[in-house]
Amino acid sequence: MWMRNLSNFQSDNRLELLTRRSAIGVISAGVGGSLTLPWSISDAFSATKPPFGVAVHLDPFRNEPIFRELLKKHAGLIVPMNALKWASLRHTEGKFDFGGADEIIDFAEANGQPIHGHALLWYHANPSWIDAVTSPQLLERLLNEHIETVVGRYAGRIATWDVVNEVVAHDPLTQGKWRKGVWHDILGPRHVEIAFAAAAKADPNCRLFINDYDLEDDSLRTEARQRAILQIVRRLQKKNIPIHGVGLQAHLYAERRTGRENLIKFVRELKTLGLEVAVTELDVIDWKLSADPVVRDRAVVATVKEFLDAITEAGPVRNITTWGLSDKYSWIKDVFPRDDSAIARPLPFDRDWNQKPLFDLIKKYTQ
Ligand code: 9MR
Repeated sequence: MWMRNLSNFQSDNRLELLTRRSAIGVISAGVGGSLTLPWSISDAFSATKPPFGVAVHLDPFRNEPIFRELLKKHAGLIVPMNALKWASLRHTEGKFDFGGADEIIDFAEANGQPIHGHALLWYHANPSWIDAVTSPQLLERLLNEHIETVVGRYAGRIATWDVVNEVVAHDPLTQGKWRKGVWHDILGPRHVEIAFAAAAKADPNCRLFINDYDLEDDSLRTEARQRAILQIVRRLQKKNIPIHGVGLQAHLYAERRTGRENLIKFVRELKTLGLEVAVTELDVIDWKLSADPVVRDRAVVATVKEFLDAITEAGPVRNITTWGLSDKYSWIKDVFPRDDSAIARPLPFDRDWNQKPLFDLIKKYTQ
C-alpha cells in the first residue's frame, strides 16, 4: 500500500473506500502525561502470546543507537522493512546487493530474534529494469532465479516469508481480482503460483505467507478482498503448492471501525484451511483526528484494541508486528498528510523515542 493509492485517497470522499521479551520497565509515558487507558489490568490473555515484531528501516537502524537498543530490549521478531525488496537487492540485473539486509539479519540473529522476510514479489518497489520486462518466459526465469537466490541464501535463517505482497486489487469490485503491475500483466494469475512454488523449493522448512492490506473492516470492498485471498489460498492448495499463512498488514484508519464479526469469520475460514494468521504492518493512520496528541493517542489505542481483540478472539496469531517503532520514521506522514502541521502519531514510540500508550497496549497482547 504505497503511492499507488494516494490519488484514490485524495479523490474519495467516502473514507470507507479509501483505501519476547517481557515488558521490562513498561511505564506509560505518553505525551501529555498519564492517560486513562481503555482496558483493565485484569484483562485475561492466553499463556501463548505472540511475539512483538518490529519492521526495521535501515537509515535509523544505522544512525540511531537508541533504535537498536529498543529493538534489543523489546522486539521478539525482526522484519527488514525495505532491505529485502527487489528495489534494494537488484539495482542491476546481474548483481544482488545483500549488504543492507545482512546488517539487519546479522543483528537479529545476534539477539536471538527470529526474522520475517518481506517481500519476494510486489507490484511496487521494483527496479525499473524489471518493470520493463515484456517477455513472460524471461520474467518467469528472473522471478524463479530471484527467489531461489534470496530464499536460498537465508534458508534456515529466515523463518517466514511474505512470498507475495498486495497481489489483490485495491477494489476487486471495480478493478477485477488482481493487482495490476508487471507480475500480473506479463505472467497472469500464475505469478502467485510461480512465486510460492519457487520459495517452497528454495527452503522447504520456511513458512510461506501471502500478505495484504484492508482486510479488517466489513465494507463490501473488504469482503471482496477477503474472498480474493481465500480463492488464492484454495487454488494453491488444490495445486499442492505450499502456503502456510496470511499476513494482515493492519494499516488501520482511526476513522474506521474493525468489522468484528466479519474479521473473525475470515480468520476462522483461514484457520479451517489450515493457515496461520499474522499481523504484519500494524500502525494507525491518524490524519483525520484532531491535533491534540492526548486525544489522538487515545483514539489510536482504541482503534488498535478493537482490532486486536477481534483477531485474537478468532484464535492465536503468529506475531503482532508494527511497521516501524518511532513516529519519526513512519511512512504515514508522507502518504497521509494532515491538513494541519501536527505530526502523525501512528506507532508505539514518538519522534523522540518516548514510549506511547500504544506500546503499553501492544505489550498486553504480546510476549
Ligand atoms: O514503509 C515502506 C517505505 O519505507 C518504502 O519506501 C515503501 C516502498 O518500498 O514501502 C513501505 O512499506 C510498505 C510495505 O512494504 C507494504 N505495505 C505497505 C507499506 C507502506 O507503504
